[in-house]
Amino acid sequence: MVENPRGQFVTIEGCEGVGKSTNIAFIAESLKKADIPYILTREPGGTPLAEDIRNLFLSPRSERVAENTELLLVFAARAQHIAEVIEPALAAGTWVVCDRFTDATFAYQGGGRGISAAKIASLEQWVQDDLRPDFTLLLDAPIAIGMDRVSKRGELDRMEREHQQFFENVRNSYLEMAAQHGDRYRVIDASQNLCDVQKALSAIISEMLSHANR
Ligand code: Z5A
Repeated sequence: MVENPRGQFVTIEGCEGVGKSTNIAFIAESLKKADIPYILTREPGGTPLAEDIRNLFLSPRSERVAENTELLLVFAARAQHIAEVIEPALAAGTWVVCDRFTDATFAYQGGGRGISAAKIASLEQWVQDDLRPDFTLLLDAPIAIGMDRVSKRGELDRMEREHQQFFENVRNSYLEMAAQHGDRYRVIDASQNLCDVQKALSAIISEMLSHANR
């Protein structure tokens, strides 16, 4: 019996309001048209337990959340997500399109909170073994643009209450990772109108499809 090739692991990253949810729907449509089996999922979250951890993680609270607590919460959710959803899907030949993954930890807990990259990398290795994204699509836009796009939403969650400099540090951290891991990163200018963003995305999706067919 011929085994399915392993699915591709595609992660979507970027700061708040850059259009991750909007464009994940576009990626899903393109994969469907190409007859590729896929699932959409997100972090923190993606399983009932991991979604409970997400709620703990994002709920505003009066108690200060220690940096290491925040870090361990995202990795606890990730461990569950990998074991129950991501690994079984990839092994079955299904593509996994994930709204944020460990690069968000390097950007937010690393760039934003100041936790060392070495500490995050040691948890990454421990929780993920060899699992790394095949492609990471970074939607990048100035912080003010993303903030403006989501400004009409209701109450802010715990992370959205952070200050401007925190988000600038997160963005810089993403751009540094993109420069460092050019093999898997593709950066899209998310400040363009949606039509141009999706034109750029289409070219990247074609590249991912031809890579998977090799
Ligand atoms: N977090 C962390 O700290 N560490 C970790 O390891 C992980 C996560 C995994 C999860 O939030 C939070 O957890 C996040 C990081 C942290 N905290 N923050 N802040 P999330 O990922 O669930 O939510 P988010 O980042 O806040 O995403 P979002 O606000 O939902 O934004 P989005 O999905 O990128 O954008 P959107 O909803 O697709 O678009 C926003 C609006 O803009 C919408 O009205 C669109 O119609 C519009 N839009 C989109 N694109 C365009 C263009 N090109 N032009 C004009 N308008 C547009």
